[in-house]
Amino acid sequence: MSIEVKNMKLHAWIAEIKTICQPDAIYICDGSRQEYDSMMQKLIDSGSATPLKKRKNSFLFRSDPSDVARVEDRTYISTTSQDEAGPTNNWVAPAELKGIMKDLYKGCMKGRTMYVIPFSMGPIGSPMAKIGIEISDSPYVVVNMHLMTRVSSKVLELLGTDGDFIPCLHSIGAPLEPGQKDVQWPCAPIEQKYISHFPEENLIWSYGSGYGGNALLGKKCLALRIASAMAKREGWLAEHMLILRLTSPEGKQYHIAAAFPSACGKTNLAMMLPSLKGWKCECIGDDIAWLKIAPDGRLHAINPESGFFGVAPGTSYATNPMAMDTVRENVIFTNCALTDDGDVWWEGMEAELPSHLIDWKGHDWTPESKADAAHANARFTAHASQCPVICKDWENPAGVPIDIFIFGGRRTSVVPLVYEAFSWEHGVFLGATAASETTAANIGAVGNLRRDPFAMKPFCGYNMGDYFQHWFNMGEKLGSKAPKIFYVNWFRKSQDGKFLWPGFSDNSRVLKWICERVDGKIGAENSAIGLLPNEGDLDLSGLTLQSESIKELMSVNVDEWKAELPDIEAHFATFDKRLPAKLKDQLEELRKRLG
Ligand code: SAT
Ligand code: MN
Repeated sequence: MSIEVKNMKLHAWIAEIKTICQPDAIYICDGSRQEYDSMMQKLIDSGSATPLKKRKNSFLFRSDPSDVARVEDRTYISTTSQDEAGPTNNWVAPAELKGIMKDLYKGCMKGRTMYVIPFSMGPIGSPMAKIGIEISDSPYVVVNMHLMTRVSSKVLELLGTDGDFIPCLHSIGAPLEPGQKDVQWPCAPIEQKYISHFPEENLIWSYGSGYGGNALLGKKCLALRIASAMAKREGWLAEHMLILRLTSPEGKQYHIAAAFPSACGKTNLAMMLPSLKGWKCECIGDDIAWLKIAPDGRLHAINPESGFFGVAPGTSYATNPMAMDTVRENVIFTNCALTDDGDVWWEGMEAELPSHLIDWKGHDWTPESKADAAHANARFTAHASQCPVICKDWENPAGVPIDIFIFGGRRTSVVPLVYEAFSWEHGVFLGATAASETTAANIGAVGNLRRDPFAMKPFCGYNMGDYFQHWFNMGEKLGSKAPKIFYVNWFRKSQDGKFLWPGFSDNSRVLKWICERVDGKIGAENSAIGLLPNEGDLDLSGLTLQSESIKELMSVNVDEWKAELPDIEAHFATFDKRLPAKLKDQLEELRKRLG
């Protein structure tokens, strides 16, 4: 062991896991640059990482074709009673799940090194931060954790002898027999994959996958599933939200937290370059927000992560120039295509198709090839400090005061571009009924409509009925200092299947309207579903949009909305007795307004 472990609980845990998993060696990570470099060198030597000639200190990884996204079907919230996990989570009783997993963990690190990764979610030592220790047998996980979280020996110092931490156990589930040659991306078959959470004891056990949120346990597992359960107990919020600061031409700052499902453009919005003159957007986070009521009575948010694990396909200088500049150097790419001159490529990166590539599976690719060159859930991992529009307050331990919440999803029909909730209660209803078409961020069918309340369906670590009630309770505590709530949909299409709204930098037009509403500068039109922009209030200057397109984009079709009611009812019915009465009231009010 390179570093001495003084913490009693950690010492015992390492010894226990060593006995079960039987690694060849143990390495305690210190988070240093030298550690990153030597780990990456090992990954190059073993053939897992390809250094990119065209991007300084950047590397390409190709995963096993079976291990390309989060596995929601194999993700568990294991509480004593199933009712605590609720209808949105897979559940197996803790003793049974631990039994199954202990069998899998037995000897699972043979032939490999067990890495002990001390990390902080949130600035080290900040009152809002949480300490985790990930034990993993994947060096790919170590280098990604270096960028996504604060890995440091300082975390161990902070723990002292008896400080507490969240244990996060991870194995790719691919032991090596003596002399057995390793593969490029070792992992276990799908039926052996388990992403398990024990929120009653703040514990995470992950087995069989090396990809993204399945393996980088600080992210969805700790910062959302475990943290949401802690937040419920302790009276704060852990949300699947980007955080941004918008500054108006007059210099007024607005802080926005917005929840959209995975792969629905959170990173694009968080780093947007507004098309409206004089407006400025700065990024604080692109995926997760932890929000607490500060002594000033307002909700303050921090980004617990320190990097971006963004979807590569579709990212370009046209759609997200700041992300493109963020990934110029010091980046880990996963499942992108490789160009002949040693750079990465993905669908939507540029208009021109290269004549030849190596695709994400390692095969030759030409424009005639039928399959995509990059996987639809190909990712980049980059440190947040590399983003040109990172906000100077992104690591402020006190967080930023949130003025505005935005919910949304991917809906090709029915839902207008933007509307405002009538009240906090109505806003919670909008969050609770949010729906989106599924994306490649989860293994499974793409494009199916599903209710994804608060974009938290895959990430809420307890009964979601109680989660809704928690939101009502927070609203009561915040009173008049509660952020205003809005709902947006960038993805509405015309009858002939074309996107009606240009999106990206032009989303600043929607944000401007939202800010003007918050300031009480403009009125709004009452509709059955919420408050809509009055004609002429949405700043469309310089846009060449047909007036019919705008009408279609903003239209609220009462019949289409009535047709949503049975689905909302069925969705609510799944929560049974845990559904807050206030949500039933909101549904009845919507029904009345629709007439
Ligand atoms: O794989 S992750 O869970 O980290 C990414 C996502 O689904 O948002
Ligand atoms: Mn996400």
